[in-house]
Amino acid sequence: MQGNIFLVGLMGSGKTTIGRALAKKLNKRFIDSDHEIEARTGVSIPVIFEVEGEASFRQREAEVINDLTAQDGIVLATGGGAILNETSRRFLHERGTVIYLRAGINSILQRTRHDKNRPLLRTADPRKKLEELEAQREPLYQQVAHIVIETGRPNIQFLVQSILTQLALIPGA
Ligand code: SKM
Repeated sequence: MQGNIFLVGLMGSGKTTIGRALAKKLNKRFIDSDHEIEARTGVSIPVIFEVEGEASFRQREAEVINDLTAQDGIVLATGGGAILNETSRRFLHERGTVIYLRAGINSILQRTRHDKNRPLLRTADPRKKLEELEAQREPLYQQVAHIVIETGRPNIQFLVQSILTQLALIPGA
C-alpha cells in the first residue's frame, strides 16, 4: 500500500494512456483494473455485462480493487465506475494517492467513438449517457481524489509532467 498512484475518472479520460506513461516515469508497475477483471474471468467486459449484468460486474470490480490497492508501488487505472462502491472509494483514498483525470464530454466522445469495449455507451445517445454518468459520478471522483487534473490538453507528456509536479507537493506520495 506504499507509494501507490490510483487514477480515477470517466471512461475515455485517458487513465490507461496516462497511467502507462506515469508508471514508466516513476518506475512503478502499471495495472488496469478492467484488464485484471478480464484476465480473471477470461472474457471481455461487454460479455460480463451481457451474461451476468452490471451488478455482478460491480461485485467483481470491487474485489479486484480490494486486491490491487493492497499491493505496493503500483500505478492503477481504475474502471470508470469503480468509485461507485463505497468500500472501493475508501481503499483507493487510504491506500494511495488518487488522481482524478477530469475530461470534457466532447473529448471523451471523440476518444470512445470507435471503442466497442464500452457496454454502457452502446446506446442511441452516448452523449446523453455520458452526461448522466458525469452528473452522478463527479461528486464521487472529487470526494475520492487527492489531486484533480483537467485533461483538456491532449499532450500526454504535458499531463504527466503536471501530475509529477503536483505529486511532489504531497508529502509521502
Ligand atoms: O469498467 C469499464 C466498464 O465498461 C464500465 C465503466 C463505467 O461504468 O464507466 C467503465 C469501464 O472502464
